[in-house]
Amino acid sequence: MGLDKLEDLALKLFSIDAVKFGDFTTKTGIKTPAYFDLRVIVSYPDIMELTSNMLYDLAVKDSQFDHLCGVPYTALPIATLLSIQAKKPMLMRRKETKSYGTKKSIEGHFKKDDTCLIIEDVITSGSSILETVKDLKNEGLVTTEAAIILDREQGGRENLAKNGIHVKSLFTMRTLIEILKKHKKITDEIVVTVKNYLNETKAPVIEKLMERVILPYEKRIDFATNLVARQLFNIMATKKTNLCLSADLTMTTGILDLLEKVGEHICMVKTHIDIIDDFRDDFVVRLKQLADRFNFLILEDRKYADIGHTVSLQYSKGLYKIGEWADCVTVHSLPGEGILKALNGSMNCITKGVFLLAEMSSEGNLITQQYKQETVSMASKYANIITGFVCQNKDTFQNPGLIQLTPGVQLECSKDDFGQIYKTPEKVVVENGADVIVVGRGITAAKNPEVQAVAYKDALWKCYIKRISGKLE
Ligand code: S5P
Repeated sequence: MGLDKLEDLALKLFSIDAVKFGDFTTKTGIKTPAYFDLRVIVSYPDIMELTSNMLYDLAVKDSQFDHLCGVPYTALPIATLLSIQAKKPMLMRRKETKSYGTKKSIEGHFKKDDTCLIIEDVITSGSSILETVKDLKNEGLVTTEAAIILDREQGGRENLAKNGIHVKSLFTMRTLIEILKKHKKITDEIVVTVKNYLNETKAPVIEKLMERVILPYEKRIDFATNLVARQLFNIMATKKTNLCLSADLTMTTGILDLLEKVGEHICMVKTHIDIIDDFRDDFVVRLKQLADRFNFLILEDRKYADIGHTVSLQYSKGLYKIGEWADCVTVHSLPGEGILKALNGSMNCITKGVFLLAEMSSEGNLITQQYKQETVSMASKYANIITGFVCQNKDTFQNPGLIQLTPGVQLECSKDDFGQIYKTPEKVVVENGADVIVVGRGITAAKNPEVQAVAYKDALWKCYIKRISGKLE
């Protein structure tokens, strides 16, 4: 049986001593039973080629980004090969800023808000990648993904996730030692030593340089790769409201009258266009006028869940022509990434934002932890159209450029007759990390919806201020 590519690469790296096992002491004086020195691969063009081809398949060919940037120095030649293979421009980060000339830390041509894929050899704590990301950010570049050869599994992946960087690695330390064990390159004893070492030795947790839940909305604008997310952060910061009204009424006058009253207190209105009894085209014209007048966005809560082709038709055609008036839409990840691919292709006009459902508020829903994680990782490939996630918990995602939209909120904890679970503003904003909070019947069913909208707006904003002041946990 032929070796698969990953095994082939592992054995080659072992044969050139890029991967060693024994008693080693790192630069910082820490003892380690495994040592990696991938710098040597520059002497082996076939291994360089194999490594870059595999990284290309893993993390480059289906990703959307404007530039590649290798972390100096080991990853630079690999980044160069990938840049040529992907036909994407490369950026180079200087480790030492020049003391003469332009003092630029990033070399190459780029525009503000361009996106960048990071290439690195090994991560332990993730700090080298974070240094590069910081420099890129200072130049106005946005980074959400890193492609690496080996994850030492000592906390780097988690440190990077906290800072909004999703890591894709060819090997983890565990997969690597399993391959080497299988091919009898290392003994069972080494495997046990390395596994014990991994369980006991974690790299330091890196302070959350850019933790989502404590950054104010205005500071998150620059992290956002989606235009609608930027607009929404901006609106929230200027209007001082994170309230999204779910206008689940069935007559157009009811919705428009309500928005006349509460428009100034909300950052977004959420519609279910298909529950309206008297829909006419002029409804959306008037809706848009109100949105412009009061400066709020329109989210059509269509919860698309079909194959990409059908969804692109549902989005752009039919009675409602949602694509013509909604700023953003809700989408299920259930059908797989074709749904995002389709929406990406038909979203070049007015609507540009997607809130992907990663969790639901209803009792007994079938979403699992794995479904949630895969939803979040699916989104990272479509950073330009993803505004954020519909979810309930702050650890669902870390990227400060994305927005957590949380429904199931009322001033008191309760339930409706069909399993909807309501939590309080304090719970969803302070504890659970909600950025935009969806309130429907809490306002629409109130005797005086306007007074109630103000009550929600004030309560939710107070909780947000409490959260960003760092009084968490
Ligand atoms: O998990 C979810 C996702 C959504 S978008 N739970 C929800 O309740 N929603 C929507 O939020 C739901 O379709 C409804 O429009 C709104 C909540 O309304 P409320 O009246 O229960 O506040």
